[in-house]
Amino acid sequence: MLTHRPFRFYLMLMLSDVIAALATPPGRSALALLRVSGRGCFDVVRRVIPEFVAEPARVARLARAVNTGGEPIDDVLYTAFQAPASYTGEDVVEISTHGGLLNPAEVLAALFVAGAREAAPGEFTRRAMQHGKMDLLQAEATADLIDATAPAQRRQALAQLDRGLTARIGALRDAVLGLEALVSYDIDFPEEDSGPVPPERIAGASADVRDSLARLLATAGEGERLREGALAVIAGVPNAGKSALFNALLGAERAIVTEIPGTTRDAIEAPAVLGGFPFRLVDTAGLRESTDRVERLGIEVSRRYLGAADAVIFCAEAGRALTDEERAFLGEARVPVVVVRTKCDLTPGDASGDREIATSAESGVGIAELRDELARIAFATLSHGDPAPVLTRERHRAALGRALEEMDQFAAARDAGIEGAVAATHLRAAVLALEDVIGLITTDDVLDRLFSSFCVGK
Ligand SMILES: Nc1nc2c(ncn2[C@@H]2O[C@H](COP(=O)(O)OP(=O)(O)OP(=O)(O)O)[C@@H](O)[C@H]2O)c(=O)[nH]1
Ligand SMILES: [Mg+2]
Repeated sequence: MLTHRPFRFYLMLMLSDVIAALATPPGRSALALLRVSGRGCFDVVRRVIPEFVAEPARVARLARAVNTGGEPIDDVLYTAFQAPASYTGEDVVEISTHGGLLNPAEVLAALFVAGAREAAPGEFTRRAMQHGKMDLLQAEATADLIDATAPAQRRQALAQLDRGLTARIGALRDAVLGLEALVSYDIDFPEEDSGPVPPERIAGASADVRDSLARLLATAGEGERLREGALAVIAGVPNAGKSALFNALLGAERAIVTEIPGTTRDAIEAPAVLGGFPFRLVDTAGLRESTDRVERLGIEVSRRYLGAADAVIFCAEAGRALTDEERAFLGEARVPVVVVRTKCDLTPGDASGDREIATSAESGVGIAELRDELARIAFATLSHGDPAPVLTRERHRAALGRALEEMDQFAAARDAGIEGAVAATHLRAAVLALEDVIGLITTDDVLDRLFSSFCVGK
């Protein structure tokens, strides 16, 4: 494994001062959790909790916290963790105080007076990474787990935290390393005419790696959508019941609903969890030729949203045939479309067509079915309960794209009869790109960018 030891060592020294932060949100609550980490953190804590003992580790103890004047602040429960067996890999103390605004803040202030400094966002996790407690993918997964709003996001983040993606990329890296070894063995015995390794064997192994890379890369679209939410846009003619459906899907009266066609004049976006998956649901202005300037602008916005959509919910009232314009719209759609027959409570007995969903915002009929259908089309693979890891960030996609390109160049170089050692430089580059994803070598700016979005105290 490649490590830049002197650099890391220097970082470790610099980053081992004692930090402290509130790990729970401030406000009225039963309890609050403070976290302290770093070399000498037990001494710092002892100045605030005079009865503090570090051993036995991982045992919760009740004690009194005091300020510098020795005045009692709060009765707390603390747990000591000894390096390296802690979240950060350093000596750590977790302190549960009573909740609210005052108690935790006063204990924290006392810790600062006692020698701790305030932790930067994500600094605990950053230290965990720097002490080899987790890799970059796991640090990202930690942030994703905290930010998850939909169950599917949580499942994916948890799997990534369990090194699911790390293992998959590690296996790819091992395969490229194996290929590299095969090529260098071949180079080491040049006296044999065709070399000791049959060329088909190298070509076959190289194609296998390439295919696995391409398969993983293909998960990026859905994976990134899982982190960001799929853009589902509701479209249809004015008065089709789009805003009523939008409200029904959200379970909240967000958009104005009236019997006047042209009610919605701007796009309204709201986050929603549908069928366990995250969405950005958009209600739009009804599509029609309009002479009203504001309405025309609204329709323009609708078209822009439709251009960016991951899925379209196309509304038309139940019990009538689709117009030519509507058919043309559906024919031109380049993203998955669900055709929804709205207001089905007004036409009882009327059957919706094939692959159409009849809904009523009034009675709630069809809404659950629509939610599931949306999850199914926007997350075709993940909604089938496929437990395989997926790429969830642009960063992953870019690095795997580089690795794939290097594999292609390796194959092309072999085909062109280019010398083995030269062709093999592409394998080296592919290995480095894969190591980038896991974060075996990580530059400070990558870490700065990741951790700046973290909460303080994580
Ligand atoms: N009975 C019944 N009426 C509905 C239903 N959904 C919508 N409506 C009525 O249909 C009319 C239009 O609903 P909207 O949701 O405002 O329609 P829209 O497609 O958003 O219209 P624009 O914003 O003008 O494009 C309103 O009078 C609603 O009360 C439904 O499921 N059942
Ligand atoms: Mg509307």
